[in-house]
Amino acid sequence: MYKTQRNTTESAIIVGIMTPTITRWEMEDSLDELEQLAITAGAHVTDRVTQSLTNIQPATYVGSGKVQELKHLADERNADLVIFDDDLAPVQLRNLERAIGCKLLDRSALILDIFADRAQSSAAKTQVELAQLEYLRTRLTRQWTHLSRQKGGIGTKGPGETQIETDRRLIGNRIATLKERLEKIDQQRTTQRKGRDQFTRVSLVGYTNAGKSTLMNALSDENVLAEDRLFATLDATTRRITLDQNKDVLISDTVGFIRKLPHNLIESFKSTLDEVRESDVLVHVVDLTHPRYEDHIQVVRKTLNELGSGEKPVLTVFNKIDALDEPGLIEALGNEFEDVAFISAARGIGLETLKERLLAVIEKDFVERIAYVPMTEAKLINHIYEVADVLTEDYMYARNGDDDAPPRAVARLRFRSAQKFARDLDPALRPFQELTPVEA
Ligand SMILES: Nc1nc2c(ncn2[C@@H]2O[C@H](COP(=O)(O)OP(=O)(O)OP(=O)(O)O)[C@@H](O)[C@H]2O)c(=O)[nH]1
Ligand SMILES: [Mg+2]
Repeated sequence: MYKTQRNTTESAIIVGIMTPTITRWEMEDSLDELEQLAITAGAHVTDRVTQSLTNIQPATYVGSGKVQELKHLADERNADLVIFDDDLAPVQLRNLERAIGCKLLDRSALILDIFADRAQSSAAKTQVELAQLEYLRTRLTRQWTHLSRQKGGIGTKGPGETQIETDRRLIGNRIATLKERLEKIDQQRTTQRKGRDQFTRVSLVGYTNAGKSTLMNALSDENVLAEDRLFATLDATTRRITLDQNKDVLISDTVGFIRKLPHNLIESFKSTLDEVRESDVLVHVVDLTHPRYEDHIQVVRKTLNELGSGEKPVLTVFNKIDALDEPGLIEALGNEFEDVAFISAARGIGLETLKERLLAVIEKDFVERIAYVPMTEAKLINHIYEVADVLTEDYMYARNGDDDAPPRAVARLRFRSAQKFARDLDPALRPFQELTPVEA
């Protein structure tokens, strides 16, 4: 369903709107990114049209003069599509498409199109299709589909290519099927994750193209696709890496974030993003050479909050320092951020420090405890060794409070573990809570 041939010669006009709350600079910056997205989708951008607006026009978003200008320009350039940087209402899309006479996309539709093209695994495909259908469902009209849905090319990948699918009821059914499939995938993943319980889990998060996959490869000596393209990664990959002699963690590379990521997409990618939600610690990778890296940090933080992961411990990793021509920046940021590392993932610079800092962030969350466990509970003792750092183990006799029963041989374990492991151990240790050592 997804694999239509990429047409790399579609020409596009991109449109940015400046409102009283958005500065010219912000708009241009967002347009730069939109242009990159368009290129990623296989288009060639011929023109940038901007307008400053105090009031959005309900029928056509921009004013009628602008619509005429766009029509002339599109005719002159023989443009295949016009892409708006902001999300348009269905009626606006329809009216604009009719007035301008070529295919119209908004930013969300463009991002969805790229995701559809990138999706490889069945989970990613299902998630993208779901997001596309949710997007389509609100925008679907016969007029609109007549004009654009049959030509192929950018914005037409995925569902909606046949007339029959324009029926809302069918789309509703399809959405239900996809949700069921995702639920099954979720269950499988939950089962897979069971075996990972004894590990601390770390997720690489960050803006798209920051270098997450490159870092993943550098840390694990394995090949994850890293590319100078937006959204190279759509699936979560997990590898086991060693931070120091006796500390292995699981590290996951996942989908990158971007400004104005369509809400449907975040919802649909729940299953992939669960990896982030369930991790203990986050490594936030930032491309320090990007002129707007500070904005990127904010976008990532905001997205993490939306995912309910805003409170997790974070190591901020500034990447691409090999290509940085502002050496003072490293010192300034080093002072500003508490948990931070500066690296070049591509050149393998700073990775040892990164591992040390990551270990330090993980250990901040550690608690130290003492437990008395009867020697007969060999399994439990082994389990504690698996999930915790056992600092000392001594043997002695202990009994339950003023119980008359003879004392039992116990191991006194002093151990450190992440809070979550300490919590997980509670039920198993509860029966022995009252054990107190007795004089031999
Ligand atoms: N100069 C330089 N380039 C780097 C470095 N690390 C990564 N890159 C480049 O940055 C681009 C993006 O890298 P990826 O690892 O694919 O980025 P990502 O964060 O996984 O991107 P998405 O999967 O799209 O979210 C690639 O062209 C990398 O070669 C670095 O340390 N220095
Ligand atoms: Mg990647």
